[in-house]
Amino acid sequence: MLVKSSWKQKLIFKTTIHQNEELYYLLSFIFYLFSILSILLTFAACASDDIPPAGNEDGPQLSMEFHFNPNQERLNNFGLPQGMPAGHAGVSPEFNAMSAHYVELAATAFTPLGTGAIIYQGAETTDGGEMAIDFDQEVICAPGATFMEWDLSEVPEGTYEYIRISLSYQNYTVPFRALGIDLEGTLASFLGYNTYIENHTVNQEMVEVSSNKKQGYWAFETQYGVHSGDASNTTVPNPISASSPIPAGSCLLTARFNEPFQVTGEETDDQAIRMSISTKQSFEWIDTNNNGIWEPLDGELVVDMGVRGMKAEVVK
Ligand SMILES: [Ca+2]
Repeated sequence: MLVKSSWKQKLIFKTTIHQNEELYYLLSFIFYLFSILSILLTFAACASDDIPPAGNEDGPQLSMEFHFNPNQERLNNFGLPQGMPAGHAGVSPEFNAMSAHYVELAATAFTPLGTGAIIYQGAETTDGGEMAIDFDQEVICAPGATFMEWDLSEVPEGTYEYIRISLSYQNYTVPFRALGIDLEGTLASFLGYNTYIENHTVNQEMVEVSSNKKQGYWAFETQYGVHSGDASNTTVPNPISASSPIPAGSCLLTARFNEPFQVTGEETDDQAIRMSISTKQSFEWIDTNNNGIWEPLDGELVVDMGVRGMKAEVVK
């Protein structure tokens, strides 16, 4: 019995080692995959203006919240509906958290970037060398929670058709299969032009960085640990590119309000800007065996991640 048990133990041990080796290669492979990802977002340049001073805190407030909708239409780089290409598959990732570091209200599609009402500009720092978003001071928000609140009296009067938002951080969960085992991983990705990160927690594990990271830095945590890397390629869809071109290396999403957002200065009630972001099959890979399951170990390359469009409405 002892001998049999020992054999079994050796077998289990060997199998475990073997699996761990494969998983190590798998995760290295994922590391490689993410380094060539495209991030599907609507971007524009990051301007820098001052945040309006605090106003009448007893007066009506304007709040903002983000919702993630796996059933919202799936848009391409030009803001037009796009189905899943043949041979590809996608999942709608489950968002855990997000952050933004710039919010601008724009009167029309022709309003030059940075000349609208900039109502939020996140803190920046040169601690890492070049100017960068200060991740420590970012507001990290769960889906549906209030991301930010302003005194409505401090929002410049006007009629705004568009809102421009720079998403700077996203954290979501995606399923995958490896060695026949269904697993989940948590992805943290940094979308700002440059972010100074002291450290960040992906799911359970904290990653020490203590330096600036350019747009595209990511970390992926599974039960086997954390891998991180830098996406070298970022795709930037812009539905109003004809009238409002996006400078390279920029990071703003543009959305049209369902109806123009009017600020008259005479408001008496609180209002909320409700952003709805499409996650419909936004995590997309080449599904070589056509089973709708991401199997990176079998060479199924990820071709897109991020979000698939954004809608805005004001709730009174
Ligand atoms: Ca597959």
